[in-house]
Amino acid sequence: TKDAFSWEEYLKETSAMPAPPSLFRQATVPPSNDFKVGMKLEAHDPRNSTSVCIASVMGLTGVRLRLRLDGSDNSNDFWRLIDSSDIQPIGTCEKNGDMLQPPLGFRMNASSWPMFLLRTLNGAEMAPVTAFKKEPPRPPQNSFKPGMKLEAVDKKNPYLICPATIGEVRGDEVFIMFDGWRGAFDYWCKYDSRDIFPVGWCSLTKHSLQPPGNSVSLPKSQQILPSSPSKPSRRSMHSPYRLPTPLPTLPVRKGVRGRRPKSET
Ligand code: MLZ
Repeated sequence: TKDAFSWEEYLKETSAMPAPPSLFRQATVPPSNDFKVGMKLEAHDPRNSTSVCIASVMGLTGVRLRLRLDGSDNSNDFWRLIDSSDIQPIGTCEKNGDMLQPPLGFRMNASSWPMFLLRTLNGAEMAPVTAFKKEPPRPPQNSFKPGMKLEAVDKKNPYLICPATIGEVRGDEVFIMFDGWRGAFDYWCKYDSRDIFPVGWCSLTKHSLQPPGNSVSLPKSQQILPSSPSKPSRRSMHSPYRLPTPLPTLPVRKGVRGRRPKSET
């Protein structure tokens, strides 16, 4: 469709370079996703990473799994790559001499956990060992450079992967800036984070890619304060990729931040 996001066009528009795939801790050839909805596995509790819990596959998006910890509520789903070291086949924990833990916020009395676990695993469809893929090695060093484009998980909306730019590099960390969102979703992460991907990853793995927002980022000194600073404007939060009307002319810093509105090119 005419509105579909195209990296090729976008890179031209922003005269930016994609970060080379070798800089990421991601498989060069994405593995196949052999999981199925309903399968159970072991997962580290995202809210309490030292404990290993039972999780169920709630959905599949590309090579990511939408997971829910058994005994937890439905508002704490999380997403993991099928080659993540945070997930493992059922039985791994016991083999290592550890015990499966109730999730943080277990919805029943703690004393009912052993019976709950027994019932949960009884007759469950366990994800086969072959569905778990080895985590790729971490690149030897942080070679990201400011201005490089990539695809990154929006941590505030972790089902989304969005176009982003490296804003800063400091030691083994990188600052991820989401294109067109005025910094509201930006974060620092390690260069070997499993939440960042090379340009083209989503299309390769058949994951949806959110188009850039349409808010233009300005240098701090030139920023116009929104009328209600605590609430981002509706436009900045719900943005179709193409605006129906042209944006007001703003001094856009070409290259690193944001995108130039089509109408001005
Ligand atoms: N609910 C929001 C999602 C914004 C996602 C931004 N990602 C960088 C929206 O209004 O679309």
